[in-house]
Amino acid sequence: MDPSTTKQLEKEVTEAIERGDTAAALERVKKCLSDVENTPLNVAITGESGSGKSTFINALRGLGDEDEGSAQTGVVETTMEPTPYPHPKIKSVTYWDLPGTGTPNFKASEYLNKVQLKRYDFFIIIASERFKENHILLAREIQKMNKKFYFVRSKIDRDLRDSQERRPKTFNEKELLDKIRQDCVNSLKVNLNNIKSDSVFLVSSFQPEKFDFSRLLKTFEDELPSHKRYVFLLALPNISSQAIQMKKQGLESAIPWVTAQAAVVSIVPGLSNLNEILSLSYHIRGYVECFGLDKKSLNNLEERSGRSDLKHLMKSTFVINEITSDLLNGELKKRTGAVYMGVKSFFSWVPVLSAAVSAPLSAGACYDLLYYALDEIAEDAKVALEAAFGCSE
Ligand SMILES: Nc1nc2c(ncn2[C@@H]2O[C@H](COP(=O)(O)OP(=O)(O)O)[C@@H](O)[C@H]2O)c(=O)[nH]1
Ligand SMILES: [Mg+2]
Repeated sequence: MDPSTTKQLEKEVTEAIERGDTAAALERVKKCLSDVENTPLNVAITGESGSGKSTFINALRGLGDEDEGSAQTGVVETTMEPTPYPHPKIKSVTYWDLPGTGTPNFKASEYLNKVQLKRYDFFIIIASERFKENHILLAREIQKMNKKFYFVRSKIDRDLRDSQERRPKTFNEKELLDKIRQDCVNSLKVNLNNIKSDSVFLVSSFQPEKFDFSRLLKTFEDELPSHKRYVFLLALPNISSQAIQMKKQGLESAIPWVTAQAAVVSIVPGLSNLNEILSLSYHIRGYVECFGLDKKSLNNLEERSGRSDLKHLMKSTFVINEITSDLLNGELKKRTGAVYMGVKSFFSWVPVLSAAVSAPLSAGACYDLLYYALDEIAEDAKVALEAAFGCSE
């Protein structure tokens, strides 16, 4: 969460409480969280037709080729317009499938003008063989506009398979990957500054749990401005335990804000049902969906991985059971009196709120419940991934 947003919030909530308008204070905290959840993130995917753009977008969205809402793959591109693919769960995150760059007389600046360069937070330039002049021209134009771009070398599984078939005796996976990486870097280095060996990401959209897919996601996270990071983390595909961990940390970063609402609720006269007011079920159900552990997603995962027992491996009560008010009220009661010291410092600027943190139906209970639920659900996500694909690292 942005420090300037926190400061502004602090000011407005303090003023509302001093006026005695606790309802306004509550609305303000609520709006702050919803603003963060609705921050738009637009990612452009560009490259030649057939390079694997649409398949990559599906992998980023956690979708297989046959899933509902997936981008059509293996088809000749007919549109010259960018096609938006919203993330299936995080609606403010959109991946844009840009028209192919492989046309003769390609002019990078015209192309970027046409696709509205300004709209995108960053660019992914994909090639399934070597990077060519058009890719470099494009990167340079993007650089001029002070935007970031990333080079993705796609279909790595195919290179490995082909090489293994042709040279079964001398095949060495690591050597081949190093060679492909070096070839890519060499073809880019001549015309672009600052290209290092880790500037190129080798991916297979069919096996996103392998190669550089996770490192690519981690790099996006590191390089995104902080106010965009939250939605990006929520939108991560659950492809590795690292991605699950990143997503968990993203979700965790919002818990103090939900807890902040709880602290305000506890000083608003006449409000008592924390669970309903804060829609804790909405948040916890959100965790379950975000990690792909809702019934529909688990069914899909079972189908894709050919394992029919994934549901039985789940341990969290929030994954196994329907998340009802009764379940949550029971969980909150168990935590009566829990104190979250973090909220005290988070809210040190409003003494009355700091005191409310240890009220009977407290923000502490709310914090404890959310933290515990998130932890359990993320653990189940790792178990499901490991069981489905056998490689969670
Ligand atoms: N083996 C392999 N094939 C891929 C991969 N990504 C895409 N393809 C295939 O390459 C072809 C073109 O992919 P598509 O995503 O439609 O490319 P686009 O024209 O750039 O959108 C399709 O037949 C895909 O199945 C990959 O990571 N591995
Ligand atoms: Mg396509």
